[in-house]
Amino acid sequence: MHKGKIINEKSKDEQLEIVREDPEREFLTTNQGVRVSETDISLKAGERGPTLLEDFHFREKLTHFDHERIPERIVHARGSGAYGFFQVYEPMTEYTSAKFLQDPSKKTPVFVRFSTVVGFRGSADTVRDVRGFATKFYTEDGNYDLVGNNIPVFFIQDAIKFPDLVHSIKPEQDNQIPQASAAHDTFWDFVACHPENAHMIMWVLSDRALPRSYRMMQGFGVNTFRFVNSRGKGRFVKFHWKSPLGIHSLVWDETQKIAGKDPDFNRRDLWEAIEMGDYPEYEFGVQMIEEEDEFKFDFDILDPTKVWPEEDVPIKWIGKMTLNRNPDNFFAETEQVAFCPANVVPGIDFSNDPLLQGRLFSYLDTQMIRLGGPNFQEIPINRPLVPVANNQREGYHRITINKGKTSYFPNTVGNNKPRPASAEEGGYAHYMEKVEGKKIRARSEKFKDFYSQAKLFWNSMSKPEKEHIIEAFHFEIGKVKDKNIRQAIVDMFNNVDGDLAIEIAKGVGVSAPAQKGGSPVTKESPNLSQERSEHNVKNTIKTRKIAIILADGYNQKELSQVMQALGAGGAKAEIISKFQGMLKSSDGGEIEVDKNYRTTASVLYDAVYIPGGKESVETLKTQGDAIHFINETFRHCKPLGATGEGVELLKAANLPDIKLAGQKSADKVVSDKGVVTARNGGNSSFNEAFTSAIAQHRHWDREKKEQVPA
Ligand code: HDD
Repeated sequence: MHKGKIINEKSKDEQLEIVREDPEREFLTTNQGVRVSETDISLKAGERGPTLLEDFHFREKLTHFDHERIPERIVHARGSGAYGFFQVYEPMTEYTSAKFLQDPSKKTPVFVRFSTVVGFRGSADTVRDVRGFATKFYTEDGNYDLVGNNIPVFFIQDAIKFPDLVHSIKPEQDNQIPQASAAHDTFWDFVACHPENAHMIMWVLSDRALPRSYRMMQGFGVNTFRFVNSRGKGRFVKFHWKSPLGIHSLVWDETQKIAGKDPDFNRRDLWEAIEMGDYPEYEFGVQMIEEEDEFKFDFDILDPTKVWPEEDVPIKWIGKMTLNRNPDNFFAETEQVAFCPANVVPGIDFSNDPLLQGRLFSYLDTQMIRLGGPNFQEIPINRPLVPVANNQREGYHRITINKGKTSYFPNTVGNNKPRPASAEEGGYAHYMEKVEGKKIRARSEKFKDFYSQAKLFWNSMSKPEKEHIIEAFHFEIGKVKDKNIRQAIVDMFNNVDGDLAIEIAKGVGVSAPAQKGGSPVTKESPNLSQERSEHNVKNTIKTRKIAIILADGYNQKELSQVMQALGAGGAKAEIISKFQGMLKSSDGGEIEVDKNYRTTASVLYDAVYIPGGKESVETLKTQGDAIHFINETFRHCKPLGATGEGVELLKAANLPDIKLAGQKSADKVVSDKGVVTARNGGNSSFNEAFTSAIAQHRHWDREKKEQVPA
């Protein structure tokens, strides 16, 4: 059913065109194509009589509806997808024979699905969790899936533990509580029983688990794979993604509020960015280790709970992915897409990482039940762009109409076709790795070092990041009812860092460790920190959302100058007021309100600006919602800007320890810990100071922020 060898960005679209619905369609029909004359009233024996079985339209409509839900993914149930393309920067011939990594002029189509791990399909986006980052490359060698996360390590070292891990973190068995949260007894019991979790837990309790946007996070292949070149030479590799928008997070209080105000926060953000033409981009990188260097490191390179520190193994950035199209239908595309780490193409191979080895089995197996049988690859989103030919036949929902008599190989009846391809003809040849040893259930010695990299991570955090991790422990462990588990966690993390363990104990009502412990590691690896990472970006306001709070009588000139500066930097401003409708400026201008206090909240924005205008500001001063907007923004360490009389509103909000522009030196711009004010508003020096405060994303140096209600 696949004709020709089609590889270009358009071709996936063309392939999907076969099944895409005609938007111009006029008539309702049954699934047999019969036009329907009535869809609201069932066929009955008389006006008040029983419904008749022969109403085939009624029965078909209801039967289909009854079967609309398919099982959700056992993990990563909630996700959002997008199409795009990938381009390599330069031929990677030296390292891999993968064709999509050779020609910089070629665009390989991709479909990406971002997800949370723990929550059910209808759960909120902003929970504390790992984010899935799965990419399907529709390459000319067949489909290649890179099924990664936004955190570079994993909880466990061996796939055989995955069911235990997932059972422990999902809602508890008796009452199915809590939804989309690790903060409960069974999960922390699991952690305390498995010290190999220590490193991953540090990441999960860090800001990494609260991404501001799918467009502002890193991605990692996590497992160790292999690149193999055309001469058969292999190298160990780890895969990376990074975004030109940097790595940015929400704060915990915000995430919880957003879960109620806009549970679709990350999904909406991705969708809207693509609709507005702000196409998310990610650079693709590889870390490579020569085969002969396999044992040169103080960690085992096959251990998925370990990173390869960039100081030891730098990342080579080799290409870029752009996401430029939203799916037409969530179910058909995002829900039915099926990823599998075993989907590789010639030039990419596996390592013996025991987590990866188990993953190679699990994904295909899970699709069989989730997508109802062995033919899920024929669903348009899953089909490769290159022809498929084999002797697999029948099964539920078979779509291909196979021709001819044979379904076996070798054969003489069908001219021995299809036949295996040699390596020269593009046949996949597994890397010839020498393997010898006893059959044994064991792991290598270095796998048992659970704490060194957890300590490396802790050492690498900035001060605010450390504080956030401690607060996260207080929340997560504080929710654990069993005191023994709480104590066990404190004792476990005493193996990472003694001071950390003391801080955890302080908040959760158990004893500090009897003896202060800790790993002896003193090294840091700044790129593990998102604040300190060279992969972070703090020089752009592109796609940030700014709330502008107004009432009638606002200063039109100030507003338009600031809006212009924000727009020029690529930020998106929204006008917020008590009511939707039109507002009048002091000089008779007009502007339309985008959101009212009921339909939005400060937590949905990256910064807030208050323009001057005496009447507007006097009104805002009487509105608790306006003051709350400012307080919450301040508490969450986000930039605040005010010009003219707008500064008076900040004064009324009682921001502690913050210098505001005074009446006397009207031209002066005062910028203090991300609060930017000017009495003569809207000029270029205010705009510059305000936009650079927004580019910083958060201003953690607000020491007394806890005094402000939020
Ligand atoms: Fe997994 C889904 C990522 C370990 C078994 N996994 C799934 C998805 C992502 C990951 C992003 C969602 C794909 C999508 O959007 O449809 N998983 C990872 C990473 C891991 C990892 C980065 C560690 C390196 N996973 C892992 C193990 C197992 C699984 C050890 C089992 C042995 N994962 C699954 C699964 C899922 C899945 C049950 C659920 C739905 C699906 O596969 O298609 O098979």
